[in-house]
Amino acid sequence: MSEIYRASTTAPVNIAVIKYWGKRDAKLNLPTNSSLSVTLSQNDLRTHTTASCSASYPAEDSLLLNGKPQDVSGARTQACFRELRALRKEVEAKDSNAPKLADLPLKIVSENNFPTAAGLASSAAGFAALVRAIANLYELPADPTELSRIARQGSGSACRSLFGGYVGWEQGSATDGSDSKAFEVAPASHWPNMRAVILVVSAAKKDVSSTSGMQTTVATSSLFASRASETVPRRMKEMQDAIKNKDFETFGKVTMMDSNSFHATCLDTYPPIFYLNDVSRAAIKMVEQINTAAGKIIAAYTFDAGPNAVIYYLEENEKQVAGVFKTLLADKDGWSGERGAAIEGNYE
Ligand code: 2P0
Repeated sequence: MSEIYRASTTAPVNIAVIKYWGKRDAKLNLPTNSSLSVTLSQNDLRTHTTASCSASYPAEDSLLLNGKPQDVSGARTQACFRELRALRKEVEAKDSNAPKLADLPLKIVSENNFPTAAGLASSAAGFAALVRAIANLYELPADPTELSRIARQGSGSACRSLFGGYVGWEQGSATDGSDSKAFEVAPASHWPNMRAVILVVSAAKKDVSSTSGMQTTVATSSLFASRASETVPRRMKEMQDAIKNKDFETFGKVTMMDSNSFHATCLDTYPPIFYLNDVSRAAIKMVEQINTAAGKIIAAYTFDAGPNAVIYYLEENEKQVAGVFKTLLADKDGWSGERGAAIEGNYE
């Protein structure tokens, strides 16, 4: 019986506060602007992945997600497998005692600890965990920045899930993508009282996939060019300063404005892309009311390619922010029963 080599890891979900939207190279997932995200705690929302390889496995690579077989023949998964195998071959070329793993079939088993249908970006945690699990299996140097370059080819936002805490993705300018990778802005421990509540407005699959949506935006939106070339570069700097200074008011304002800018760009796409719905807009109004009552920004919303809201706040404002949303969840149609749920996130 042939030996089975195995390694496991987890990767967290990340939620962008400066959004990635637009590719300059669709094959390599090279973006038209840099982005920045906050990584949810591993205890809350994460993917756990085990990678194994063995001469005793069937010849084809395989991937099981939450118990269901997935197609691994797509260009994105293949790019990750190919890059990781090439790095393993370098290890084997240098060390004649290293077992020859690169040519063995891979078996990947992944589990999300959150419902995949919850409308949350699961591809980010999924590809980040897949890449790190195989890197561990192959005993590759575990530099998260280098692994992020590979995970990016699986799904752009996945590169940001190789780090915890506050993470940037530098857009880079090289045509081969060598400088388009993630970097740590600050570890989670830097701002340990940061919290998030996620309002699951709809668990439905999104109408327009991010990949095709962003390509249509690049091709048709007139707002897009100024967002990519002026607005986001300015906000990347403001956001990094806000995080370094633990300045929640600036963090919150820039987060909300960048979400609004991204969704304005979606509306400016032709045909238009609508990700927000009436419940999303009610959540925005509620955050505005909370901030007005507090006399300052203590809550900040952000929305990805779907109607679900992520609301950031500091632990000391738990009652005034998450408390209000939880009460609403209990009484309001839009946020109750099957259509609504709140998932709290911690960052420690
Ligand atoms: C983000 N989103 O920065 C933005 C905000 C959605 C809105 O990254 O085509 O799944 O796999 O590179 O990463 C969603 O896009 O797209 C996304 P691909 P991805 O989080």
